[in-house]
Amino acid sequence: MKARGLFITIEGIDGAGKGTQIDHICSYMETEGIELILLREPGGTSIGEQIRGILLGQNNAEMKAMTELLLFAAARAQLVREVIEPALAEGKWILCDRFFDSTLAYQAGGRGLDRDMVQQSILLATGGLEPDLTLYLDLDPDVASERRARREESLGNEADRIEREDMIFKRAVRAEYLRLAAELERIVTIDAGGDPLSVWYEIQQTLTPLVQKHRGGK
Ligand code: T5A
Repeated sequence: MKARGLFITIEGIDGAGKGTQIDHICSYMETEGIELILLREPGGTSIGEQIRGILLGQNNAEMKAMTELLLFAAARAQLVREVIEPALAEGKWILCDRFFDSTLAYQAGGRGLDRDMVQQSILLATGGLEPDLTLYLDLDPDVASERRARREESLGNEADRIEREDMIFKRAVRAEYLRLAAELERIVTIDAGGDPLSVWYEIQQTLTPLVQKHRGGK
């Protein structure tokens, strides 16, 4: 029987630099000869991508917090069963751009939904699956907003429904991430305030022992 794969997630407030670091992680894994499945939440399946369109659509401003919670859970339930569990059982490595820590940070922290209820929705969606490692990119929301504004200016893309939330929301999201990171050993906090290469250097320090262990186990 094949050894179970590894499930890595990356988290942070909007504009923390996840996308930038995901590119580095993918190149690194390729160089190391590790096949990595890259997924995102919400999304990662045909059904999940359709739900993503509803969740992030700028025209859905009337969406209630409970609707939002259940749609994130629905997309996740599909992703876990259709892709993540089968891939891990085959020994594959997965990198997922956001997972259930986002729900705790945004829907419990940001929206103020009851944490126990949010946890229940997560358990229903995941069946108890948890990441082996979570890279949390910590960044001041003001700095993240500046970065995103610069990107929007240069690329001309507009903020999605959740990115349009105010700074109070964003600070509450970050506070919840910090609370989770202080509580859970699987979460490694990365200072995302430096330049992209110094942030990558910090992430690489965390990934290298895992890659070496994987090699040793082969
Ligand atoms: N959500 C999601 C919930 O509310 N609940 C949930 O359960 C889940 C799963 C998804 C949205 O859904 C919410 C959270 C989100 O609001 P998303 O697809 O994850 O959205 O998108 P964002 O997090 O908004 O991703 P962004 O692309 O906006 O941000 P990234 O990927 O964190 O940042 P990135 O790499 O694109 O960088 C942003 C800009 O900064 C520059 C980049 O070049 C880019 O221009 N940059 C840096 N500049 C200076 N120094 C650095 N170190 C930099 N790193 C990047």
